[in-house]
Amino acid sequence: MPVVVLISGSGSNLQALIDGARTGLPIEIRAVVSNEPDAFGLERARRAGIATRVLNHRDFTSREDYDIALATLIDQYEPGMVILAGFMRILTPAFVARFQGRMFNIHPSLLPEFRGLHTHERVLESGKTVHGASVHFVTEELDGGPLVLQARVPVKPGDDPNRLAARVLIQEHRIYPQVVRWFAQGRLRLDAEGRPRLDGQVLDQPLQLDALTPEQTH
Ligand code: NHR
Ligand code: GAR
Repeated sequence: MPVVVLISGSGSNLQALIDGARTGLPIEIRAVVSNEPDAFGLERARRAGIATRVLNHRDFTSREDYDIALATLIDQYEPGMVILAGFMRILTPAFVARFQGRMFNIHPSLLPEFRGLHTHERVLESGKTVHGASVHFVTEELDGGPLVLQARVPVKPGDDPNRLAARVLIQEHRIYPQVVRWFAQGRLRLDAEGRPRLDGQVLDQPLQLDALTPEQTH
């Protein structure tokens, strides 16, 4: 399946997809698009021989104009899936509508807890001892789209945001390729009621990585 990956930063989730595509994940990364000209993920893409495009939001006067340009750029690659991998710009309803049902995001918390930014800091302040990451379909509602897969990580004594983020990222690199695989295989979809289904079964709750069956892990 052809895909386009949107990034803003380091691109370690992108790297997990690049590595996956080399080892049987059934996707072709047609382009990596960044809103940040200096994102290290662009370098990762170049090293892998993947087309890169920069669309700097600072060059646009409105979010609507930016998102029209972004959608036009993405459409050039005719992707079956649009993958937000550390993309830091909120997307307009018109943009989301265009790619609804085939656009995913990975978020560094156990959604619906801790939507928005600075999740690791906020989890530490909360005193919670369990944290994690979530992959969801993107809808208009920020970090509120249907959840597909989560992984949990412990919060440990002495953690700071960086240490905790590193522990979460290890799990992100496991759950994102798994969800991308399901979608590329045609096993995961949003149904007419907007509910996520895997192998025909409605996911009332997000799946948990450590509770997947051997068939689901294929
Ligand atoms: N857009 C829609 N419509 N729905 C979602 O679920 C989205 C989305 C765009 C991005 C990723 C999300 C995350 O996983 C995401 C999900 C950016 C912000 C934000 O506040 C919030 C959540 C997410 C991404 N961005 C600021 C803005 O004004 C800019 C922050 C910055 O540049 O550092 O766009 O966390
Ligand atoms: C990841 O932790 C991702 O979940 C998070 O940013 C990091 C990107 O890392 N995403 C967001 O916060 C989206 N607003 P990466 O660039 O190394 O993949």
